[in-house]
Amino acid sequence: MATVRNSIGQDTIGQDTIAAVITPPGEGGVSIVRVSGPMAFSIADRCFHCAPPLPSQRLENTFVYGHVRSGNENIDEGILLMWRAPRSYTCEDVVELQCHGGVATATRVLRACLDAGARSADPGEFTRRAFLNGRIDLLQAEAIMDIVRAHSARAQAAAQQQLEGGLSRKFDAVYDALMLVAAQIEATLDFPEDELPESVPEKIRSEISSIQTQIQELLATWNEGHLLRDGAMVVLSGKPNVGKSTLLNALLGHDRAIVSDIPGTTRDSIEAEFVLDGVPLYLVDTAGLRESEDYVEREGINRTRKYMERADLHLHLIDMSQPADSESLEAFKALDPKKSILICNKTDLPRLFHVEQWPQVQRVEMALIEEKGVKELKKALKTLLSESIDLSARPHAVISERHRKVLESVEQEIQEVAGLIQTEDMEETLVLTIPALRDALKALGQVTGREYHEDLLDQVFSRFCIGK
Ligand SMILES: Nc1nc2c(ncn2[C@@H]2O[C@H](COP(=O)(O)OP(=O)(O)O)[C@@H](O)[C@H]2O)c(=O)[nH]1
Ligand SMILES: [Mg+2]
Repeated sequence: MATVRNSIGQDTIGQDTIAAVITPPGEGGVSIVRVSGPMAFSIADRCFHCAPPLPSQRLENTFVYGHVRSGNENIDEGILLMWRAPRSYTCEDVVELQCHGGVATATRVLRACLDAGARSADPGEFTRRAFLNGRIDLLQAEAIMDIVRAHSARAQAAAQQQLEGGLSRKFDAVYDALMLVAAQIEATLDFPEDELPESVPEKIRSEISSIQTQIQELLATWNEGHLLRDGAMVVLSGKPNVGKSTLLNALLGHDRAIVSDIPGTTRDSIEAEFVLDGVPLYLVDTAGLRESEDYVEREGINRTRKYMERADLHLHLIDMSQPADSESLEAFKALDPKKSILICNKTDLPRLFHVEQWPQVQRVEMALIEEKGVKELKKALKTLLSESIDLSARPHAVISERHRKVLESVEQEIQEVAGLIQTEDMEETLVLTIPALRDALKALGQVTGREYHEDLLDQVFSRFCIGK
C-alpha cells in the first residue's frame, strides 16, 4: 500500500483522497466541492490558481480568491478554503472550492479535482472518516444525517442534542456500568468458595437492576424518536364525500387535494407534510372505503387499508347530514382509541346522524365548509401526540430504530443475567453470567461505535447522502 504524507507530515498509509459536490444539485448562489485526504493540498495547487503563495504554502483556516483550472482553461472563479489535519471535519487535510452555483459548474470543478488525483466520495464517506479518525462517535455521525433530514425545528433540535453528545453520554453510562459489573463478577470468581463477602451479591443485583432501568428509560424514547425522524403518519379515513380532502386542505392552509361532491374523486392517496408544534406530520388523504366496481378506485381503497395499518394517528370522518352509518362507525371502533379521533363533519347542515347512536370516543365537531373546528382538531391532535412526546419539554436526543434493536437484544441478555443472580447460592451461577455480559457489552458498543465492523458502518453510512 502506498504511503502518502499529508500537509503536516503525517504518513497516511493506504488513505486515498476523496472529493464530492457537497451542495444540493440545482440552481443556487454557490456550489461547493470538498476534497479530503493527504493529497487535498496538492490537488488544490494543481486545480486552483491564485496569487502566490500556492495553496499548500498557505496557513490553515484561511481562504483565498482565485480560478479553478482544468489544464490551461479557467473553469470558474471562486474561493478556496483550507483546513489542515487534524483540525477539520474529517480530521484530514481538507480544501473546499466555493464556485458559482449550478449543476454544470459544480460538475466541471469536481471533474478537475478527480483528474488531479481524487476519487469520488461514497455516500457519507466524509462523516465516516470523521468517525474512523475518532472525532465523533457513531451516534454523533448519525445525528449529522438526522440534522440534514429534519423536517421540523423540534426534530432538528433533538438531532442537535444528539450531535452534542446527549445520547452518547447515556449509552456510555450504561456501557461503563455494565463493564464495572462484569469486572466485579470476574473478580468475585477468584474468591475461594464461602469467602465471598455478604455485601457483594446484593451490590451486583442492585447494579444490574439499575442498568435495566437505564435501558428501559432509553427504550421509552423510541416512539418520540420515530415521530421526530419519520414524522407521524396521520391517515384520513371515512366514506367518500364526507370531507376528507376538504380537511386535508384546511389543515395545510392551501388547496392540495381536489374537493368535489362526486364520490370517488380522490382515487389514489395523497400525502402532504404539515408541522404541528414542531412535530412533522404526514397527512394521507385516502380514497375512502366503499365497495366499488371501478378498478382504479378499488386499487385506491386497497392502498387506503395499507395506510391505515401503518398509521400513527387516525382521523375518521363521518357526515352528520346523512343518516347514521353503522358500517363507518364499526370501522372507527376497530381503530386504536388512543390513536384515533372521530370527526363529525358537515354540522352546518341539518343533522340526521344522532348523538345517542355514538360510541364514547374522542371526537371533534366540524363544519369544514366554513373552516369551523380546525382549532379544536389541532388541539385534539396535540393531545394524542402528547402520549408519545412531551411537547412542553425542551427537545432532547432520542433513540432511533437501529438503537432500539440493539437495546432490545441487550435487555434480553441482562434479563438472563438478572435471572442467574437471583439464586441463593449465587457463587455457582455467577460464572454463567459472563457470556451474556460479554454479548451485551459487545452489542452496546455497536451503538456508539466502540465496537464496529465494516458491515455496521456500511449500514449506518448508506443512509447518508453523497457529500456528507
Ligand atoms: N355543507 C358542507 N359541505 C361540506 C363540508 N365539508 C365538505 N363538504 C363538501 O362535501 C363534498 C365532498 O368533500 P370532499 O372533501 O371532496 O370529500 P371526500 O370524498 O371525503 O374527500 C364537497 O362538495 C365539499 O365541498 C361541510 O362541513 N359542510
Ligand atoms: Mg377526497
